[in-house]
Amino acid sequence: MTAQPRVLSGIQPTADSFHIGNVLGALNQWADLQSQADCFYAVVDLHAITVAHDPAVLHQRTLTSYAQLLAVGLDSEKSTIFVQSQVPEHAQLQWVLGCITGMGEASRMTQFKDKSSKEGSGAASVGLFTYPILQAADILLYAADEVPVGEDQRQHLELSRDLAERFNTRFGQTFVVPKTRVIKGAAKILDLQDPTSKMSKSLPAGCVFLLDDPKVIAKKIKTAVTDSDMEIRYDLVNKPGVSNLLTILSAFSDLSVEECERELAGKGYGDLKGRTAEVVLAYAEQYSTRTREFLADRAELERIMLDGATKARAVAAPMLAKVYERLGFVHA
Ligand code: ATP
Ligand code: LTN
Repeated sequence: MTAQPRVLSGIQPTADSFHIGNVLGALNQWADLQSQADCFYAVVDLHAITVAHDPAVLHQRTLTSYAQLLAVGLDSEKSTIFVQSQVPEHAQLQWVLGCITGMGEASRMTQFKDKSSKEGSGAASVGLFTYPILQAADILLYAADEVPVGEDQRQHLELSRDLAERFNTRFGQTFVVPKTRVIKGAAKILDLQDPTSKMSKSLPAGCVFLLDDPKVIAKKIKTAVTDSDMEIRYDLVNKPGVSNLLTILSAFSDLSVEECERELAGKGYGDLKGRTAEVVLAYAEQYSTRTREFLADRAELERIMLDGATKARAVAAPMLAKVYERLGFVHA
């Protein structure tokens, strides 16, 4: 029997709820991978402090994010689901990797350029600058073969690969060089108010948060921007708003986009929005019920988290020890 590939991915606890882009673009695939791989999934709270944050809010969001990972179908018996700050090896390996990263290559990271320009020149933290190096540490600690991420993370993955290869060349074979698994078949969900940009928590008006009040969810879908003709047809270039609704409807109804088009042939945009709202609301209802159930038993939730951190450390600690040895550090 060949060993299963090792998979690792992470999500930041930076919103009160995940949105449908997170679920359709990432979390559903994470759940599916559990049957084919040895999966490690992290709530990356160290990454969440790279921008200004409120400690009480971060605390709550970390718990809620973890509960949502369980609600979406990640199974703590099958996978290792953990909170990054509970595994100190991440910050430790990040220091080491930072010491073999060039200023030039770190400066080329486009996510830093985008996010730091929003903060205003000079205001962005050094932590935001080194964010991709911490991400590389997340990945390399677990000898991950595959890292399922969205297209936007491709450059960070390349950096992780480069750092793994560089370390191996300088200090001897230590890290697995991870493959980027840009999630296959994952839908890119667009903003409901501006269907030319991706749905994102930073643009809340066009973003459907699954733990929101059902009335808010329904209203956002029913006021989605479409176009001025009348035809319900998938055409991402000319009809991004309608196509986005069809993608969402298809994903939550388990019908193909073509079947959705057929079902709605001759109907109006009101029907498309109504049907989409119906399926999203049905999903959101069970999603929020499950999340609330996990949050209600706080002691049990914390036990599952701690268990995840213990399982993660059992892999991360020997890897860090190997790295320290390769670097010439004297054994503690
Ligand atoms: P931000 O607005 O701060 O960039 P976000 O809402 O886009 O955040 P992330 O935390 O960057 O969300 O993403 C978590 C995961 O969800 C990533 O794997 C990302 O690729 C995926 N994801 C986020 N938004 C979408 C989307 N609109 N469509 C598909 N996948 C998405
Ligand atoms: N940067 C990623 C989140 C992230 C991650 C990781 C993804 C942090 N560490 C390790 C994959 C592997 C994001 O913003 N989606």
